Amino acid sequence: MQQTVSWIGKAMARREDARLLKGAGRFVDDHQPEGCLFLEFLRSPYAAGRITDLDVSEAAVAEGVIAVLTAADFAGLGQAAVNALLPGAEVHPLEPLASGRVKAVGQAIAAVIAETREAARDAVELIAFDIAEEPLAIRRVLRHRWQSGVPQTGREISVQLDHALVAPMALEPRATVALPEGAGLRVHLSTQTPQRCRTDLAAILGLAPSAIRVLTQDVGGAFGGKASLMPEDAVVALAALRLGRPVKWTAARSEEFQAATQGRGGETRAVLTLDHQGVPVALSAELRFPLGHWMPYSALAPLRNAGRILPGPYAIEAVDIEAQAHLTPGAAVNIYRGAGRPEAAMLMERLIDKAAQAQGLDPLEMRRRALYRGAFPRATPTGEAICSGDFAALLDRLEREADYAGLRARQAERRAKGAVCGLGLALYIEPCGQGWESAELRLEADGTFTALTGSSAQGQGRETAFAQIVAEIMGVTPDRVRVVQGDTEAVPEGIGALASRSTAIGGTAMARATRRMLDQLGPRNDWSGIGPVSVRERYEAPGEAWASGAVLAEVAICPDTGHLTVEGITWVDDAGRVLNPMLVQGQLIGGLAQGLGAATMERMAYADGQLLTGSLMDYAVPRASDMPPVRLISQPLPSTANEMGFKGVGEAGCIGVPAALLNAVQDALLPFDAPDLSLPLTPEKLWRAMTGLEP
Ligand code: SMO
Repeated sequence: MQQTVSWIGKAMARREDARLLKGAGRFVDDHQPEGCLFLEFLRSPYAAGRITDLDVSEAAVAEGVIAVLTAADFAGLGQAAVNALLPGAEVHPLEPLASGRVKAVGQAIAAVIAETREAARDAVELIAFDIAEEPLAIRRVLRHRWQSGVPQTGREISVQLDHALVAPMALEPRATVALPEGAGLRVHLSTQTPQRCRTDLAAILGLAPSAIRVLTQDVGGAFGGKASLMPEDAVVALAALRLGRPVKWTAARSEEFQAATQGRGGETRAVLTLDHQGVPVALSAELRFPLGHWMPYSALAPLRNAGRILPGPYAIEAVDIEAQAHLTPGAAVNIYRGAGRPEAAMLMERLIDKAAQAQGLDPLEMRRRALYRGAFPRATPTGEAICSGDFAALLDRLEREADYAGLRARQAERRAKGAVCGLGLALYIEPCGQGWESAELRLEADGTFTALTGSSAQGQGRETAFAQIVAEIMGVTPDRVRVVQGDTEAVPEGIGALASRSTAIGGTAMARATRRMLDQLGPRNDWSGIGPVSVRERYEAPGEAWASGAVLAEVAICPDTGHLTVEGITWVDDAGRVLNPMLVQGQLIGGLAQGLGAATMERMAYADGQLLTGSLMDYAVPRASDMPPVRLISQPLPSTANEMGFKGVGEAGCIGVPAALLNAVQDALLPFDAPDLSLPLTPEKLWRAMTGLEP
């Protein structure tokens, strides 16, 4: 009979790591097909202008050059899709190469394909072009309003908060290798969405989706930055198709700064109305998000997420939230770890802190009064349904585990001695993806299982986690399960890995396929010799799984230099039923590092459309030494949105942590009567706040 060992919930070591730690991972740039050509881009040095001359004749005859592509080569071809997530959105899909006008610095204008990378780079310098500069323009493409409940009058608390643009900064830059195969193409991509990329490439090139095989093996980080087909991918694919030879492009880090997608950048304002007992009852807000100069598939997701989750875990019933998205003269802005949730959490958590301050209440007590404590699913005033959660319990646990009262007492003592120190609280909710995902389970003749999933992998430990699901249900050890993902030939249908959806939706799909096979074959000890059996599942999630959590940040600011020290993070997280606690911890800590970066140092800066932060000399990312002491406390409550009870966890660190950090910094600066600060909280900004200078 079945073993009773439980694999779900076990902190199994990642089976990926032996390969990755030994340098045996296989990334796109590791592919070096026989006869491969190299592609390099000419990129615009101007943020806006009309291309009045483009002469590639000298480049085309340079030594080693095989071809030069321009926008003319894409004339009559098709377009990539943009997900018009909100009604009335005007969409502006990718242009593989600038046609007629340039709209941002770094936009690709032409591509040189040569026998070597060096020859391609040299020939890019031989392209002659003239651009008549034009004024920078901003264009609104979407206005959306969430409005419900009866507007209230009462004491009003307002906050204004701007987010810097940030770089997703995967360790592995983007890369594309395309090889002619039959009448179509094989394309190696470093992507989160292999099937989406296949569909978009097919549309652009005028091929049937089945003529393109997208392969994604190891991906060195993505964070939303690899969730859409990129212009460069289309150019490489067209080059391979036209030339009948393999073509490769690997982004230099500087190209990633110029032309990869960015995140955040929103300008947000909100007003919270308190009733006569000081409890928040109504919320109005304005969210203005930049899109850059074109729209990747999920470009509107951050704005939609920010609006729909803005009331957070609070019992607010009246909302009036206006959201606007604008095309701006810079790199495309897309989803980035959190994708609108960080902006929402931070705005709301600042409002709650300021509401506390206005009433002379402790921020924790203020939250206690304002939290939603009713039944679940919770119908929110923005039209969402939160599956499960116990926000008050998260806050109680955080208060206890962090010894909140003790910390406040110590803060008062330190302040009395001249220290600038603060405590910041934040609660957050994390909706974890909508829609469907595919799974297929195959029983092989030797009694092992092959689990094929549309949830692709970028370092999350998918091969380990999904093997645990199958092992648990079939009563085998996980080493009997091989997980396959990231190949559109093996897995033709799938969404990929984004929006913290993989375990909740893809994992449930896999569990369902596995259960159906078990029902079909009956439980047994030995699965060998049965003959190949395959079960496919396309699981459509009935609603979203909503993770939540509560974070406390302790900070100190050097009064002389503004240097910020994060002295500790205590974090109670409800990630639903935990599949593998070690993987969850890795996700939470990784998200925390990126949240810390966005809160304290990261900023993509443009001046008059020119990129000022074009390298890691100018763009700060957190190092290991910047990581604070962290205490993670797991307080899981299973989701009711899927029968496995799973919720998501990938983005939580970017949602709750920055909000808690900002509150802690503003708390530290209370004696200085500092204004609302915006991100990132650089030493200069904090020093100015302490010296009473303009921020
Ligand atoms: S920002 Mo995520 O990859 O949805």
